[in-house]
Amino acid sequence: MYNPAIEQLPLEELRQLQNERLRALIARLYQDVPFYHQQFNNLGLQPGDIQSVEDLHRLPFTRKSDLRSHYPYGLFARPMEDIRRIHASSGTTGKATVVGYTQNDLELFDEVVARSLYCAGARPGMKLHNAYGYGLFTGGLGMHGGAAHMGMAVIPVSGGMTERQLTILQDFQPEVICCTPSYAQTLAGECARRGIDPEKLAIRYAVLGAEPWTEAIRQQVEQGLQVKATNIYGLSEVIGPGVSQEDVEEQGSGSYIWEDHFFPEVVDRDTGQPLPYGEEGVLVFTTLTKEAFPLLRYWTNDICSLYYDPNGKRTHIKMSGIRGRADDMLIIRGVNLFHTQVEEVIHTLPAFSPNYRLIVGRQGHLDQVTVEVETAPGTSVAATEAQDELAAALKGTIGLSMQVRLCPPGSIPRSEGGKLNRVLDQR
Ligand code: ADP
Ligand code: K
Repeated sequence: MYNPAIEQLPLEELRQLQNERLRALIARLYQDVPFYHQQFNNLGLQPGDIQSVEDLHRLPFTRKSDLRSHYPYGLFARPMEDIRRIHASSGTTGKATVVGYTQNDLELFDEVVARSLYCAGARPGMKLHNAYGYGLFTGGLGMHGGAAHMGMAVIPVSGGMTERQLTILQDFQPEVICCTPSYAQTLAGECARRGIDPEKLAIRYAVLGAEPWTEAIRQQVEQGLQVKATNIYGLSEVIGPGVSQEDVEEQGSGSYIWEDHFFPEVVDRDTGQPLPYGEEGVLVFTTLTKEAFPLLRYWTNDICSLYYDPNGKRTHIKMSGIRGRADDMLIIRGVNLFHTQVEEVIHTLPAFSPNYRLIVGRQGHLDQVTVEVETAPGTSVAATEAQDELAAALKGTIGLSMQVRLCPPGSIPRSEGGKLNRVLDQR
């Protein structure tokens, strides 16, 4: 464990630490951020009214729209002379979200990424092949800083240029790679296509995040690269990658949230009411320690559930894999659908590989989903039989009739370095 004192802090002490940090945060926000000061006034609340994380539900959520309406620096809690770095989210919908870091924030970022990498199997002395994009996106520099902080040698490859990635994997012999799961699929596929034997690569651990993924992709990447693959989650508003991480020895049981710094809640997406552990809803974060860009109850829009794992080796809470962003949920003839649900069904049928996409269109006035999916290399199932099998499994599991179109291996668009859009909405 990278920081056992904190990662195994008894829950009662962890709660105490969170409460102390929350009180200090509330005092800072009240004093330094007019937006929050105003919110407290509007609610008739004094900073002293919020004493513990149990009081958080009395406060409103901070939403992406609040960040946009204070673009670019309006929610910063520190003057520009204290800021050492500025990042921004891609802003695929509307204006980018701008975030800032003080020196302490950057050190905190290093700490949580170092914890995460260690949790994924990385150790000081190993080399990290960092295929996250460098730039305004927090992935590249975020992973870089944490890896160096832990004592790894960082190879700052950045995303894209697959040819060069393969050369570096073979010649530089990194033990750890981080990238998006869809790009790991691309790299695994290219190794197979070019006859690169993954056994001859030093690579042992893949730390995958920045987009939703499921066991189907884990299996493909683990086999294709001969690695152990774990999930890393984060978002720039909260800090970047390293908000949570799955332990390599506890695969499939969720990712630890470093809750001494990021206090999570899961709330009902319609009512905003906090949900009990285990129930799926919108993930919300309060940043307990960040200085430059602290947020109260930030509505991530990511759908997951929370729980404490009695079998886990750390005391911190775990989150399930993200099903998707609430605004990426498709509503098809009244049924809610995330593409990860289709991915999970594909996983149960060996005839398919998780290279797929959903095409959403309209037939008359009815929405119609077509699942384009590649057959697994080497399968000899008859096309119509495989198609019918998948359609029946989708209908049985999700409750929706979808068309299935089989595609030859290699024909569905791959990630060329970053996040992959698996849904083509033609409506
Ligand atoms: P951008 O908004 O430009 O994509 P961010 O890096 O801030 O930039 O994106 C954060 C979002 O990426 C999260 O809110 C979530 O939707 C998604 N994400 C990040 N990590 C994961 C993960 N491990 N699993 C699923 N989704 C993830
Ligand atoms: K290997």
